[in-house]
Amino acid sequence: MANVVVIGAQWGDEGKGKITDLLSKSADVVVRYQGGVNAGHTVVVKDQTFKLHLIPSGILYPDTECIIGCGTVIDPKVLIQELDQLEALGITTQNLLISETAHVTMPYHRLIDKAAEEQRGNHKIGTTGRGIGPTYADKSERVGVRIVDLMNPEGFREQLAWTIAQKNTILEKLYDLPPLSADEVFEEYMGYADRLRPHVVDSSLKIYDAIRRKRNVLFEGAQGTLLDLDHGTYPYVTSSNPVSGGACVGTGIGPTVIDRVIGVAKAYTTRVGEGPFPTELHEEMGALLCDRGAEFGTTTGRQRRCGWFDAVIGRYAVRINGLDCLAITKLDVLDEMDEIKVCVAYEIDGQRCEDFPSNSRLFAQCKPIYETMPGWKRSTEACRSLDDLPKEALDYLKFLAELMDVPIAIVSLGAKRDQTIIVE
Ligand code: 2SA
Ligand code: MG
Repeated sequence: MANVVVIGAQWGDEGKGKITDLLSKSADVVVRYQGGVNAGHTVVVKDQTFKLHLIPSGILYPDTECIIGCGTVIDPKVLIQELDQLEALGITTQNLLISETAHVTMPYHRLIDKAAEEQRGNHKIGTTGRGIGPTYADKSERVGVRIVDLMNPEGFREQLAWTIAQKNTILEKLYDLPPLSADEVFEEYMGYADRLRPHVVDSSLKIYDAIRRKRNVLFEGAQGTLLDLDHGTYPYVTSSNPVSGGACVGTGIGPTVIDRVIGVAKAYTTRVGEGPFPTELHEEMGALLCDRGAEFGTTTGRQRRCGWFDAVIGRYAVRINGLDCLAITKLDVLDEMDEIKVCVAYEIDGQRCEDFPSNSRLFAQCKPIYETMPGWKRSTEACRSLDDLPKEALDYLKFLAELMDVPIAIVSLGAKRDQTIIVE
């Protein structure tokens, strides 16, 4: 197993939660390295469904150490709710460690995120409204609050007096919102600090120690490649780096310790939020995918936009993340289709284009060039090996692997742990 990074190869919601959960069985440490409570990772164990936003999926294994790395942004209120929920279900959470240098989502971040979206009108990004962008903006502006700041009440009170005064000007002047009380925010966050204190550590050191002791570390990406701040479909992206490279910066380890990078992609494509989506399907076919795939946001409940598999994006994900292999999820969702289309290239201004354009203006003009494959019209939910799959399904997978020039190592055919084919 060694040290593995798992990333989303599309726009998020590829089923990383399930794949991370599978791999967590052989991991000693599972680490989140970016994003915050915008993420929604669904894991189904027996008949229980767990929806995790911040805590790594590895928490469901009692002996696995779980770390929320420095590149994440932490909304302590939601984190504590998540801890409470897991504990109520009898799951131990003492194995959870939190980086002291992770940034903290504050009440003004959530307010500003929502108000800014409203002001953008037709140009809105379609954020989750969880304060993610404003938290990372403060980090870049060097005015953020970090977990370590919450651990020092006197310093925090001073920092907050200044920060809240500044944010209140923004809230009132820019967004016509009532001011926040520094005292109230202080009290609220001190309550969170007490609860989180036993979990707070120097996480880079913890991970380094684990690596030196030859423990297996799994780096769990959130969101997806095309939502990456630098490499995604800017400005319709999130404010962190979900790509595999983010695992180094977001945890404080060097690239030489990573042995393997696994990308997760759905057998079709979805996107939640605004922004261009070349293979998007409207009307009947889009509705069918959405319905069969239960495509609703784990965090916000928003309906996800659905479309055919886009191999141009797949090739891009292979390149940007250095993928060793892919896990293809939700193949069963295509079971009823008469035929299945795959976008093999784009057309831009009458020209065929094989590569994802880094220019977002060009990307918005891309028209998909499709190849059509026959459907298999049979349930695949009970398949447990490649030999069990209908020939057409196998051909579909082979075609995808060929188009992206990457082996497919895992095929998922449903949310349950055993609805999985591990390709030997
Ligand atoms: P934000 O809130 O600033 O990160 O939003 C910016 C864009 O990033 C997208 N985004 C996501 N896309 C897919 N899944 C995400 N997690 C949740 C889920 C989303 C949900 O698992 O379903 O419940 O709505 C996620 N998080 C952020 C977002 O849609 C914007 O396009
Ligand atoms: Mg999700």
